[in-house]
Amino acid sequence: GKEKWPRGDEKVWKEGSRSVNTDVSSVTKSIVNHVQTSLARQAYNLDNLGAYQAAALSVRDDLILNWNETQMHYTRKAPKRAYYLSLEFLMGRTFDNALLNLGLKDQYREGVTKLGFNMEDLLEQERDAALGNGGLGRLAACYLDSSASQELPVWGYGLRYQYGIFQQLISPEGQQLEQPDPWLAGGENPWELPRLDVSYEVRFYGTAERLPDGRALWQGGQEVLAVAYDVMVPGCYTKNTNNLRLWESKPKRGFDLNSFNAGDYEHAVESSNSAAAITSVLYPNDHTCAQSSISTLGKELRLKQQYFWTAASLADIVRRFKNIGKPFSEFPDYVAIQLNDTHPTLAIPELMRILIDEEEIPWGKAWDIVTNTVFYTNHTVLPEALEKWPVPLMEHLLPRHMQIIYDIVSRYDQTSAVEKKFPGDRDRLARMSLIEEGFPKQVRMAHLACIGNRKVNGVAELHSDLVRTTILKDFVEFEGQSKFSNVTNGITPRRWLDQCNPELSALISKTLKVDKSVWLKDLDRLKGLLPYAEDAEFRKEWAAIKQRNKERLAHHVETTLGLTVNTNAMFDVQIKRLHEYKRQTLNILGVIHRYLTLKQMSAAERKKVNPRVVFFAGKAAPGYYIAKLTIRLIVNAARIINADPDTRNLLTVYFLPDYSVSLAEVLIPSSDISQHISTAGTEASGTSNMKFCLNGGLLVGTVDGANIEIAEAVGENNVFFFGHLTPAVEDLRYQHMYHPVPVEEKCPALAKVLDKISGGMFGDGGVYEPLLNTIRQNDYYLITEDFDSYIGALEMVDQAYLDKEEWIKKSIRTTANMGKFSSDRAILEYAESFWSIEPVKVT
Ligand code: HBZ
Repeated sequence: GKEKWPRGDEKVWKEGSRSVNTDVSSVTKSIVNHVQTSLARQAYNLDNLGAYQAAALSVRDDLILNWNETQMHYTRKAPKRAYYLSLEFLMGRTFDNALLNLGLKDQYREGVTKLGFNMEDLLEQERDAALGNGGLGRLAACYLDSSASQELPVWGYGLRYQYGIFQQLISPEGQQLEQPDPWLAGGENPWELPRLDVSYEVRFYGTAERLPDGRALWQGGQEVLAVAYDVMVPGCYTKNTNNLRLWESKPKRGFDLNSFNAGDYEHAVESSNSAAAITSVLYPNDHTCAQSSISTLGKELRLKQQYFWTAASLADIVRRFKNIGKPFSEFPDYVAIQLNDTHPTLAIPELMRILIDEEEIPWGKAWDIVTNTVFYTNHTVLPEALEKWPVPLMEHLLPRHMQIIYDIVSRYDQTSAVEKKFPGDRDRLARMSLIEEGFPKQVRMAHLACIGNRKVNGVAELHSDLVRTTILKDFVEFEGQSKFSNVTNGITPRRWLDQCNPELSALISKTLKVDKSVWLKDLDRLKGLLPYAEDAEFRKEWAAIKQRNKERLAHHVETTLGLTVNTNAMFDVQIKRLHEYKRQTLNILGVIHRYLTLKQMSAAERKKVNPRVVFFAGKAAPGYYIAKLTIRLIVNAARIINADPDTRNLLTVYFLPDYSVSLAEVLIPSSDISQHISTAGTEASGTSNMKFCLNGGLLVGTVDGANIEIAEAVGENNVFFFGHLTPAVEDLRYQHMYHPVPVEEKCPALAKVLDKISGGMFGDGGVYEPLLNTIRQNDYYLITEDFDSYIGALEMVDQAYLDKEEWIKKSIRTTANMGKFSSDRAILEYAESFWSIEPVKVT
């Protein structure tokens, strides 16, 4: 029914309200207005940065209108909502994406030009929001884009770090140096709405006293405030604009006035500093549990981050649920909570605490509610990456939660059900326990996440199988298969095709004869490109676009690093976090092998060789010594190889510093091949593999993660696979441990490369010994096992590239078959099979 106008004269309100700018003149008016008022500047003294800020503020106004309507609409309709809890959201830049999604790209381009600026220059002014490490954080960002685009009522919850992932510098010796990323220092962030009125108190430490009625009283300790900042997430060609709520920590009471008055200034601000510290910085460790790589204090702060964020998010979710006025038994009918990895696992005991201690719900009912509300996505099976928290630390920081965890233990894996199903199987009980024995005892977060929820999923078929058969095997045997499933990752085609490769996007629209507003939201339509692989004219256009994208990258390298790139070469790209399991080492060793081979050739032989440029980019965790050494080897190999006049036209290598979302947007469209070469069974999915293939780059990779599904989709003849398969890996590792064979015997070609490095070809060989020894000694990541077939695969690439027309056909067929990998497909799988939520269109 029609609602009553809340206050004042409805007509005056309606006349005063504005709508989204849709034509060029309202766009320019709004920009000029922001220049004059928000920025207090004029045309005379406006630079690119100021023009960007004014244009961004203008777009912000548009976003706010849609955001307001969306939130009001969701509140009115009160549908079931899903909440995506992620400690990382790697959003990158927003301006261009917002314009695309609002359908205002052309209007703003024209308006900005009329005001005397160049749109490309303005876009370059924006700093990346880099609140994430890598794939996991970027996946969260793609899922937000898809949720909004599919009009699903989904909110993200995360932390508003003052400092994002560190900035990477490379010293002349090839050392990675880290610098802070003060991404908010430039003043106001136009893409967020501070919600200083939305705040919650979060407690740490103190004591928890059990009461006779099953509740507990948690008191004392430290209390800090969580304050909300809302980031607007526009859907593509829809009014729906979802919300990403990021929490910032603040002291509850400014500072200690008593100490201040007594002249003890340091003590006076101490507690306020410790509150602010919670959200000050993103932890830069991917794949090494905080436990092993950081100090005790660092560990405590990381756990504080996790609790602070889950507690604030749950308080907010519970408050919103209570506003609907339904009983808690219906909580799972209105709320689904997705845990992005184990980082938010404390949501399970925290929701139990709220239900039991605050809402006075009995244990069994509370447990039913929790386990019907929460869902858990696993992103790794690497043992060293599974989170564990020391029991003493938990007891100290979160005494009530530790009680609840012990209660879960006694109800779940100790006394009753497991024992009944597998009587006398003590090993199994020990394996499954939430608490790992040792000094100290530790809480296994993956086990807690696994039992306290409704569904567990991996992120690609192979990975989900490995979750079921390795790390959570005992739980599958106990709880049954149906709780464990797969949702293969996806990527948003808005950013990873239309925005990063506008020419290709335009060619696709022209060829398919459909507007991009259609195919960008229904990516299977790319299949319509298949027949055009046979069309010589189309292939010419396709190849010309790839060429221009190479030139765009070359221009970028020239202007940022002062280096000239050979754009007639094949572009070969590996960009991802540095890690032994991802095997950048294999790549650089292969490059050196290629270099040695070229050096031995006669001039005549060299003439037949196809030139190649190899790009690397990626950050190493600051404490990861071997990964940093790999960077050093790449940089120094590049220095020597690029300077060699014999080979310079045929092989060059670049390590591009400070990898970011924005750099990826330039690199990905330019690739002829990209490398995804993890030891089989170690890369859960990979998502950049999808981005390259969507842009017509061919994949060189191992039979791992989503590579397998990409090959299934695009055809195995369009990818270059090599290396041992997952089932062989365990046996091979065993052999390396107990029956080692020297590299010289196992793989002579590799042994030669290692000798050259040791011998000082790329500077002091001794520096690299620790890295080389990981290969010579137990070779956990099986470089010696895969090297020959890797070189073989690269030779196949060279062979295939000789037939240019056939190569372009492969490229076209690859793009055409990538529809499955849209994050729209992935998010709809979560929405339908897990969360049971439906689209709520804002009209
Ligand atoms: O998640 C990655 C996987 O390695 C990759 O295979 C997958 O495609 C992607 C999305 O599912 N995992 C990460 O990126 N992990 C992290 O960045 C990370 C961050 C903090 C941690 C642990 C891992 O404490």
